[in-house]
Formats: sequence, C-alpha cells, structure tokens
Amino acid sequence: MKTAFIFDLDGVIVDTAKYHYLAWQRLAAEMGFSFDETDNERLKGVGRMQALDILLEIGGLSLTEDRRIQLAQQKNIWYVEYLEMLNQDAVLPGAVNFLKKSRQLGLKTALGSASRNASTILKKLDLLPYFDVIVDGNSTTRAKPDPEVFVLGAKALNEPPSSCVVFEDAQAGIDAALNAGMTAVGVGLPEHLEGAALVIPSLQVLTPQSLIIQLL
Ligand code: B16
Ligand code: MG
Repeated sequence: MKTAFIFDLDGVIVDTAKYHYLAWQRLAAEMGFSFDETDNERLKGVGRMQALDILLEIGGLSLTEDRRIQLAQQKNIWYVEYLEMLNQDAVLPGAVNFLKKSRQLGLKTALGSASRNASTILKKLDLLPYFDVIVDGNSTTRAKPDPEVFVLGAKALNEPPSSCVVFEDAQAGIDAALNAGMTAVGVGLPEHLEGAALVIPSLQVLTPQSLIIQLL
C-alpha cells in the first residue's frame, strides 16, 4: 500500500522549465553557440552545475572551475529575474487539486526537487502548506539520478521507500526514484520517461485514490 507521495517541482507542480531554458539559452548565446529544446531536455531535473557541464559539452567548451562557477551564478541571476514573472498561471493543471486530495486521503506529501530555488517558488505561489517536508538542492549533495533527494524525503516522512510514489517529469528523476526503490509516475511524454510504472500528461488526469488502487 502506498502511503506517501513525493513530488518533483519543475515540470510536475510548476512550469518553471521555460525560465530555466531561457536562462541557459541566454548563457549559450553569450558564449557564441546555439542551444535548442532537444538539447534542453538533457538539462531537466539535474542540478545546476551538472546542467552547466552538459551545456558546455554541447558548446564544445572546456572551462576552469572558477569560470564554471561564475557562469552558473550568472545563469541563476537571470533565472531568478525571470521568476519575478511567476504567477498562478505557472502552476501546472491539476497540481493543486491533486495535492489537496492527497492530503485529504491522509497521504503524506514531500517535495523532492534538485532546485535550490524551490522554497522561493513554493512560497511565491502559496504552495508551501501542501507539503509535510521539503527536500531540495540546498539539502542534497548528489544530483538525480542519484536517489539521495528521494531517500531523504522518505526518511523525513518516516516512510519506507516501498510505500512512496514519486512524480517526475525527467528521466534523471525517474531513474532516481527507481534507484531509491520507489514507484515512479512519469508526468509528460512516455519517450522521455522510461521505467515509470505509469506516464500521465499531467496531474489533472487522475485522482490520488484511483492511482493508489492502480498501484495495489
Ligand atoms: P536551480 P526539479 C530542477 O528542478 C530543474 O528541472 C533543472 O532544470 C534545474 O537545473 C535544477 O532544478 C536546479 O535548479 O538552478 O534552481 O537550483 O525538476 O528537480 O524540481
Ligand atoms: Mg522536474
């Protein structure tokens, strides 16, 4: 029986992916190479420095540690600027209802995000009260597909991994959930979410209750 849900943030609860994309694209443009949506798919769900390394690999650049840190900081400055535009429209379809119903059912809920901006985003959108526990890029040292973020979430909820369902929009996150010994539900396109027990286009298409029954 599943008793806890762990949600990724970007791409599952809120649509912040477009702001990450804009900021990475701007950085690539400054360095003189182009970066498209197919390339961007590889950056989803992974931590900031790892995402930068993938970007630099795409651009064929090898840079010093200091320069890489500087570039990651610049990207984050732009990303945080773009987040100023964030409003309730960025909350993905069905997300709030699904969270509400999960809690009404007595399920425990955690956030498991790679983002170091997760709490700022949740606060801005009044979503903090829907989570018992927040685990984000500030409390982890290893990026998805390492299971750390979800393992910490389950521990904080006091639930065994086998009782947890992870909702993820990125392959790295699905792999992290499976590496943690949890059930993964993919949110997005099936071709980017291999290994998920189920792939849905958004949280709008199912209820927590029907999911629990499906996963029995
Ligand atoms: P930040 P998630 C991830 O969030 C994003 O999908 C990924 O694109 C980003 O690089 C990562 O957070 C780090 O974000 O730069 O804000 O710390 O999908 O794990 O909620
Ligand atoms: Mg995500």
